[in-house]
Amino acid sequence: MAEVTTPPIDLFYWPTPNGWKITIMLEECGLPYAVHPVNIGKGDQFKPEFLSISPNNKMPAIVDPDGPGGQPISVFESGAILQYLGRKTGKFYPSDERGRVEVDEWLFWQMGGFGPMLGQTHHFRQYAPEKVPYAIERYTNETHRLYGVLNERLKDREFVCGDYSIADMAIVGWAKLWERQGQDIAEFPHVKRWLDVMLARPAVARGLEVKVDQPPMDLATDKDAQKMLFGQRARAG
Ligand SMILES: N[C@@H](CCC(=O)N[C@@H](CS)C(=O)NCC(=O)O)C(=O)O
Repeated sequence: MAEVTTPPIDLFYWPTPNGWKITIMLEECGLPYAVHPVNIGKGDQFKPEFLSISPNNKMPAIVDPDGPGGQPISVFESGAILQYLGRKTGKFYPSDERGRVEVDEWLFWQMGGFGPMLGQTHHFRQYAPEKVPYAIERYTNETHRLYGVLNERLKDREFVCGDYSIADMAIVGWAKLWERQGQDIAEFPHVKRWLDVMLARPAVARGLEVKVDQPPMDLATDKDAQKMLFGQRARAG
């Protein structure tokens, strides 16, 4: 019998917490994938071919050549990609409605809070050219609040929704940077225990290690990258 080969999923990627969500899921599912670097410090996210699959000019995005009906499909927004891959594989995303609602709640909690807020914390603590005490305090406090919510949730669960799921994958890349966010993980022992378990998973470790064959970008010092990323306004139509 002829061997059925799965065509690789094209992953448009840069090594950041949002990109890692997808490398982790692809590694966990054992799906073949081809990495296409999107150098966000150099403006690759504005190339027309990238915008045609990711109109918000942000990575990650994927193109699955074997989408619904065997036809290609593109997906942008990391949460939507995780849900798509969960539905496609039947893995790490429950199919029963109660289980799925719970995972959706925590996935959206990450997408709407424990991502955007922590991103602002990184920005004002490390990247902003001027130190703005009000902004640093506001976002560091909000980050602290969010770690408190996660800690409480993990008090009596091994993973965020009981069983390991895409919600855990969405959170881990952000949570491993707690120091950079001005947090003390010792204050959140359940998060620390969960983080240790997560980082010890071979697929998580592989996902976090996916590199691009381009020089690393240091947003704290790279003025060109700062200009590319921090002053954006609506693009001319
Ligand atoms: N909500 C988006 C956020 C993705 C995101 O913020 N990507 C950043 C890197 S972490 C990016 O591509 N930035 C490029 C830009 O802002 O021009 C998702 O989760 O996919």
